[in-house]
Amino acid sequence: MTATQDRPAAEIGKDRRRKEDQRLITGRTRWTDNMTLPGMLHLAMVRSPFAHASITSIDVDAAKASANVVAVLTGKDFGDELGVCINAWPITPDQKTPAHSPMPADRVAFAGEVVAVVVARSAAAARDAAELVDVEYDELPAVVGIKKALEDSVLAHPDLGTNKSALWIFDSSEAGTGGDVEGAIEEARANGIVIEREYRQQRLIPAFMEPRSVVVDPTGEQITMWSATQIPHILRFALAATTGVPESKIRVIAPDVGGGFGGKLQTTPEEWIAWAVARRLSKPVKYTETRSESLMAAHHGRDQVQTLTLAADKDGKVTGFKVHLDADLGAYIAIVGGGVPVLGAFMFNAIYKFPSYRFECQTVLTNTTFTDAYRGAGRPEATYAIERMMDELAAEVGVDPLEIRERNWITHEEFPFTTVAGLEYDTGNYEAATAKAKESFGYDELRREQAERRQRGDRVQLGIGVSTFTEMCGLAPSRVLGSLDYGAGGWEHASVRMTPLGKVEVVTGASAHGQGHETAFSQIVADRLGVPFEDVEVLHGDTQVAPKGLDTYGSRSLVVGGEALVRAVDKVIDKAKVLAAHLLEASEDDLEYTAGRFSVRGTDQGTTIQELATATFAGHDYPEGMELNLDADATYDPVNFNYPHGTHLCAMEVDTETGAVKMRKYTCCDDIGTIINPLIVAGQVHGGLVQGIAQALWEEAVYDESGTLVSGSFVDYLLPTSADTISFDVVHTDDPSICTTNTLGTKGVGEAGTIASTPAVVNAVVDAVRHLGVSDIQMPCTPERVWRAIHAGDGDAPTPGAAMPHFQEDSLNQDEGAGQ
Ligand code: MCN
Repeated sequence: MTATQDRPAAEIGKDRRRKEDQRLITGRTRWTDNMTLPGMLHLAMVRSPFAHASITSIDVDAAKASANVVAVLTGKDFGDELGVCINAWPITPDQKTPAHSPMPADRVAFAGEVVAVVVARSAAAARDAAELVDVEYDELPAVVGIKKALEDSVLAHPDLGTNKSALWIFDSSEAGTGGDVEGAIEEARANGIVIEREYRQQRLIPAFMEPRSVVVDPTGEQITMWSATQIPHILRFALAATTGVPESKIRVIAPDVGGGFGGKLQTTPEEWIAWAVARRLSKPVKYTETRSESLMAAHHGRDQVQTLTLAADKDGKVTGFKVHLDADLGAYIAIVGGGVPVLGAFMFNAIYKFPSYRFECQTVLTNTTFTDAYRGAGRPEATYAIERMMDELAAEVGVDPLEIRERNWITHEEFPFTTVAGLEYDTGNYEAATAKAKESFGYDELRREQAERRQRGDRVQLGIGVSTFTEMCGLAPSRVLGSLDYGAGGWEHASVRMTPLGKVEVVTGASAHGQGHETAFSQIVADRLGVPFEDVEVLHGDTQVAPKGLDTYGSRSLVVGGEALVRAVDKVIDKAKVLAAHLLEASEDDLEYTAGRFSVRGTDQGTTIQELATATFAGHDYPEGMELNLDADATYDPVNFNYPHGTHLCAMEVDTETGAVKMRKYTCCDDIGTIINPLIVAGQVHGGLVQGIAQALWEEAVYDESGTLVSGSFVDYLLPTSADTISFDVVHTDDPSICTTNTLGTKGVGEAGTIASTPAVVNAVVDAVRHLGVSDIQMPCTPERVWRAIHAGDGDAPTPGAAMPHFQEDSLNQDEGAGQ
């Protein structure tokens, strides 16, 4: 049934510059904050300065009397009208889920929570008046940090009676995917090696370029919401489900969106408040957050303590891996917040053949901003843990870190391979990726230089870090998501429509916010349909234009949304074939389709698909029963996740006197199957790498004991710029392992760099100073932490937290990791 094309791929693999960049970088687009509607009012939020407090009174009189103020509204004013913020992924049936009002009336649970909204004729007037809202609070004890939360002595939500939200467990011996991990550990204690570590995944802030912004227009037949969101379809669903307004009456538009990194995979209190105010006043309203509000109140990422036990035999062959995670969800359980660590559960065994595995995750509630997906979502944390542990094992056995990995990884002949976590990896070639990365990096040479520096006792030492990662992406088979109690599916929808003049309109439910879908998806359609790239227009991000879809996250757009496109294109070709046979007076069996043209085999007779599109418009001559269009829809639900992988190698120089670190070289060889657009892929990898490296070296959201975000601006939260990084060496395997579960053979790439890079960098820093007795440095590896680690054993170093002459006090966070 499917039309076949035997011509060589013309567009796939081409370095096309992104067509969307024309408008994005020349100011010819409309961001949500640029929206202006007649009579539009502006909102400013009044936010709690306390992490935990009862609201005793709110005096809005002075604010109301301010010039140009139209209304000041509190949670009490709205009551149930505000709806609730949803948690779509309760990970266990008994999960403790605090009620999450967008604007609580009586008690706040984190600093930055909204307690009132000012509505004014200008944004400036709204902000000025917000300063005049006088809120009286009765401060309550706040719980900050995972370890404090676990004690349950101070409760984030007293009505829940505990801070422990849910305990989620996977055990290979119960799942039938492997043996008993406790037995493996016991055996290794007697006859092998047991490595125990505690790693801390510090809290991070997604820090997208465009702050969150929302406009709501309630004045038409429909209520229209423009939002700088990653998830217009999920947002529309959530609005309909929580407010009772039918979906047909809600239009959500995500216009061009300036980045998200998972941070805009959220249905936010601010969106709910804007919606409620617009409806209450029957006026269009706009709210755009300031950068400080964004850092404080947009969801954060990571924040886990990982307690790990690895068992191996004396040769370094792993026999069991036990993981206990404690994950800080913050004050509320955000849309998929609880599920993020559960995603990681399937990745701790990474590329390895572990015979036994146990994963436990305890989620906790604290009086801090809620956490949720941040680029990689669960998988960077898992990759960090196992790739750090493999380096520890290599050190213990006394072999090169690459050697220990080779002793444990799945070889390319062994695919498809069912892992101890129960996933079926379809293809992969870890040997090839590692060989190519090694060669491009100059591994042996750098190892030689490292040895020389050690021997000379240089002040600046060299370290080499390895990270051989894989990830499960392309979220995901709906049935699997259902089995994990996730509230939605993982399918994607596409429409392909040929216009009367033979151009192609492509509608996708994947909502790009920087990934370049318009370009890459045009390449897929142009290639498959055989029409010029310039003739393809990709439409997305508006539920009126693209009514069906599940949006962009989890590196799913290409492998799920792209595959839906391929299927829709194939249906269009099949439809066109019927018309071509009729017009050419030939049998369908005698037609061949090449480069957008049907031709009758053995003759020079033929017609292009673009001519056929015009013929359907005219409708003068067509076969009986044919529907007069060349349009088709397809919904695709993948049968498996998608497993990109790669080998990342990093060389770091460490100044042993100051603790300063400097990246010398970074090579990554990712295997992502067929590459649609190498230029886009390079951009995705570069951006991803910088985010992962930033976790290793710079970024950390720090709270003090009272629950105040101390790193509340970019002065304190060290977001890197291009000046902080080096030119990366990005290569791909020559013969990529083609994904077997989509027609294109592609694998996702949007998160690969972030997932792989963090352990590569930390492994390199530790490797540089391992001979000085260091086996761990807590992230971010600031000069202070590196210095302390180097000097911990020599009597020079003050204990963490004590004042030092040339360093500031150590981080204020409550959960300092294990250190060395
Ligand atoms: N691509 C390709 N060939 C491949 C794989 C991907 O040409 N083999 C192209 C795709 O066609 C797409 C891009 O690379 O244009 C990324 O594709 P994919 O891996 O499918 O990821 P998604 O499009 O689903 O994007 C989501 C992913 C995630 S989860 C985060 S977080 C992230 C990221 O992408 N946030 C980003 N990249 C980002 N890039 C920008 N600029 N801004 C963000 O917020």
